[in-house]
Amino acid sequence: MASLINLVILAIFAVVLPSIAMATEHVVGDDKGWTIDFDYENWAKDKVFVVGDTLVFKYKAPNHNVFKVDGTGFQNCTVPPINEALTTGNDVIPLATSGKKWYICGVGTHCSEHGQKLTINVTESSTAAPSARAMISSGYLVFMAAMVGVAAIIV
Ligand SMILES: [Cu+2]
Repeated sequence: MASLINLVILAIFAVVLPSIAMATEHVVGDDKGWTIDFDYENWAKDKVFVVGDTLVFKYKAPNHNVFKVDGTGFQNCTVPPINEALTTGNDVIPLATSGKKWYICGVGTHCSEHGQKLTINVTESSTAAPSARAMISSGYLVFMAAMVGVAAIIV
């Protein structure tokens, strides 16, 4: 009886876990958060941003804010009208479309002199990632099948 319950639990995990792991929440700057004099280029360079992921900008409001800008605005640190700012200190941005995205802080010279600017490249989940995803999930299924097998032998 116990073995059957174990198998059912394993089967549920096998189905549910991969779908949970799909979307990633990226906390910008990790534990440093959104701040001045931090290398966001370096932070972003080995990360993969996929449509459906979210960016989270964490900072002590009103010390900073977040503006979504274009490539030129990013280059020149051009601050858009203040009503376009995100200002909560825990700003969650869903990455809804693929392509390049640019974000800057609009406070003082944080962008121009302190490097408080972030650019990322968001990839389409259905085009760029599927082969990797398929490999991961098939590997995962093999792993889970092995686990079920082991569980069946043990109990
Ligand atoms: Cu700032």
